Amino acid sequence: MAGQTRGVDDGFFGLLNRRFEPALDRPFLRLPGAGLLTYGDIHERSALAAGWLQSQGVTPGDRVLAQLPKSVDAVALYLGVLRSGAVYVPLNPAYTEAEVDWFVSDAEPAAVVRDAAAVAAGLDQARPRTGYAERGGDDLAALVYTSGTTGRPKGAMLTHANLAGNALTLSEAWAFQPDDVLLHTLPIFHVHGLMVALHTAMLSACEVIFLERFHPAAVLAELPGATVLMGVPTHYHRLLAHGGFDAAACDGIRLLVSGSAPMTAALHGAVADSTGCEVLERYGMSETLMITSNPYDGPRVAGTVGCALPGVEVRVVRDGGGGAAGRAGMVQVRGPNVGPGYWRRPDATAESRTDDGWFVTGDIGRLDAEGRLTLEGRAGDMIISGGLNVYPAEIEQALDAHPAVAESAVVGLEHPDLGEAVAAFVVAEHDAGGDPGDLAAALDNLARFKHPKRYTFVDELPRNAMGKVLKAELRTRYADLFCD
Ligand code: MLC
Repeated sequence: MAGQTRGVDDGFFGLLNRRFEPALDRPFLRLPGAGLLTYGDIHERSALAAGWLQSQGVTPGDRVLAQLPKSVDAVALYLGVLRSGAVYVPLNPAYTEAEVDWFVSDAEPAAVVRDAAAVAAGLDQARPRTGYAERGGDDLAALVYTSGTTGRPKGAMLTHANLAGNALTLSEAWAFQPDDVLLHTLPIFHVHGLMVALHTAMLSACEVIFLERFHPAAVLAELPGATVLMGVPTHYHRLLAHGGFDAAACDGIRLLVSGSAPMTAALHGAVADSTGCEVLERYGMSETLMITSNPYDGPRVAGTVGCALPGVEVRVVRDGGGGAAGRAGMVQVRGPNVGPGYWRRPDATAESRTDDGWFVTGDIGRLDAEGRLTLEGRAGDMIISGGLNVYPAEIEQALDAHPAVAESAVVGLEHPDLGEAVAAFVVAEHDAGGDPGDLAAALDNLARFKHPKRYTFVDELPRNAMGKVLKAELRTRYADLFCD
């Protein structure tokens, strides 16, 4: 499609600029009880943000690291970064100083923006409006940090072509229209809330009800005015648990999307029973943006993540290579959605690619005869808790450094609300027993969402003949830890 090519040719902001121009009077961000900003308002504010960044010495290609609460100014800053040709590095506000220090040392940003009041003050100063820095499709637009099975977090690089192509694909696949109203309840420091939800809405210049946090009561209060809701499975679980998430509340809804964590068939069925709406589950990653989606028109099959999006190729490869129709193997992906690799980590980039250029997701899945993908697990230890990725290695390293801990193993266990929750199994030093409160203090440098929800003291960890801890055995033995 012609728009797709143009969107890629002059950068993602170039594409947005063309979409915004005829829509300047249209409502964009509605803040319930606190006003409405039009596309024109945000366009103006992003120009101010670009001017502010330039006044701080930011030039095209520089990184701008932002650790900010969800707000209109954070959206304006993001657009200002794109507009000035810089590279956006969003960080979860839950990250600790120690974690942020690492991101700063790795990304080497020209500007670090962590003070919401300073952003507001910066944007309130009148500055000459600038145009926008033209960027090519291959230029970097964002670094999204993801942790790894070992070692430090890596910055997944995303180009303007990645952002533009994926946003255009999603807005078409999910039939976004200017008269849609997206109920936006996700954080905007991740791919889901920023690049799936907000990008798709902005491309059709539709209205967005912008909630700063996910509170079931607030979401339900706004639902009747919305046509689309996107969330993680925990959001849907909480809406059902709250009560009132029913057909009447969803009267205006044409699309419920779920992603970032697997939605169980049971939760999918419960939402359908309560609301009459079949959730559309899709699958993606920070490194690849969106890969597959259940159909907008056509059966949405519970427990599957649908078929490859247009232009994206998915294959499943078993150990030793070779396609594996109908059989489980490693999910690999190729297409214009796949980013160029990890920031300044050629080793990790090479490790994540096959010799013939496919990105290895780390997810295990199977494809059916229609090309529909079902995910069955992950190759590594990664835990997805409430839609946030948590890596056991960094928690184990911190616990093991505690003098009362001989050794530890951290696994994800089924949790009714979070999908999976972090559980720590600890062998105490010197039969001293243990104090979970004391152990939690050992994790002070890690964001709270990574902290184990339960510590279990054990005499020893299960191991195989080679001495490797058998995490699968812990997962089986303690499967009901959070479900009793
Ligand atoms: C918060 N807490 C969590 C948590 N979120 N613990 C485990 N897992 C989580 N996901 C903890 C906090 O540390 C705090 O602990 C306590 O819960 C209360 O914090 P809160 O901020 O009030 O939590 P709450 O508002 O209830 O948040 C829960 C949530 C939120 C599920 C609404 O985590 C959320 O919105 N998740 C979505 C994440 C997301 O957008 N993922 C997209 C990734 S992109 P304490 O101990 O201090 O009390 C991606 C690619 C793709 O994956 O395909 O989409």
